[in-house]
Amino acid sequence: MRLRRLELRRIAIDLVVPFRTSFGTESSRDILLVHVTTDVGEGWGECVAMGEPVYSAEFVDGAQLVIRDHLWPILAAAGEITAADVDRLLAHLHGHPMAKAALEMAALDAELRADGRNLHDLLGGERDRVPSGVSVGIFSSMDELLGQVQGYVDDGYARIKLKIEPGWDLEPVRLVRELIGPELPLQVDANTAYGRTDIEHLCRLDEYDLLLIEQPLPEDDLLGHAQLANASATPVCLDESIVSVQNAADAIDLGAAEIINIKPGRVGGYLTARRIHDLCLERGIPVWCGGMVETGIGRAANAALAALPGFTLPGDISASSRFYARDIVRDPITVEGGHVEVPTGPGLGFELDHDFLDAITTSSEIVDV
Ligand code: SMG
Ligand code: MG
Repeated sequence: MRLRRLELRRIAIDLVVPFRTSFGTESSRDILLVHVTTDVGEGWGECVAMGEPVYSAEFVDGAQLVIRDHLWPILAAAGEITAADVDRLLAHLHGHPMAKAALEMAALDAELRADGRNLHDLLGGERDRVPSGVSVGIFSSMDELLGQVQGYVDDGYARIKLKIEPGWDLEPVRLVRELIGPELPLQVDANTAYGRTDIEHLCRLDEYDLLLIEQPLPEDDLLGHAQLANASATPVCLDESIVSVQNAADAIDLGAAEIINIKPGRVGGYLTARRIHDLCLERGIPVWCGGMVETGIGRAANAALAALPGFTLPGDISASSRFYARDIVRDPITVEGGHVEVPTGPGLGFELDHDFLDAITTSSEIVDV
């Protein structure tokens, strides 16, 4: 296909409840959508960069700029391409995986729709539904936390993940374990809030039979994670640290990653995400699909990815309604019996709600070839 036109669309959308993590609180999102027009049709991608560079170095204004001025001109000048070429064409530009992933997504969506296929077929997903986990933020009181968790248990989620930080760890985990009982899988995510000197403290989480502890230490501290993995019974899972196939392999070899959270945006796209999945499957490392508070565009694509056989743990693919009162798609992801259905429609598998999308659009920038 040939790329003809790019639209960089920004939307503003409120969250149903503020989402607090160790790096800050979000109550509404400013999201960049990437809309490409090609000679075979259109496609949409969602950029998962946040408003501020607090999860990783990327942020939404920077992503828009790098797409417009650096990434798009290369793809637009490349002539006849397939979505599988995007990663290679952009590889000489350092970093910006979330920006690159959004463009690759839009290219995939356009190409697959033109062929009457979907991402599930392309990636080779083996299941038509995947178990759904929910990520629960930090609260100012235990009562609020327990009330929220009870609501998610009632919704039927297959696993609970609690955000933790120094001062909000052992006690909330203890109370939530008591509330949900010994059977429901429970895990924690620190988003890099601890240091190597906290290893002994983090080992005290072993008592609560957690599925895993996600990214307690800084993203560049593979050795520290290997030390924690040695010391604790709870498996260590990496999120922020894993940015490529090579560094996933290295983290596994170092003993720093007993489990890996795969997020397409963090690694530069769904095709690289699949390669990391393939590596982990070969090495016997369980993986699960992370979330970045996506709309129905990213949620549909994540469900397709999570249908691959190595995704043996429930992902952060919750119902759209966990974050949004109304989604920008007509077919938002729902959770039934603790599972999410893998979309079967063409492309990434969503159908846009254009009226609502237009209503929450804050800007639209058009770039022609
Ligand atoms: O989409 O359900 C979701 C969010 C899951 O906790 C989640 N994501 O580190 O895994 C993570 C965080 C990153 C984004 S927090 C705003
Ligand atoms: Mg995480």
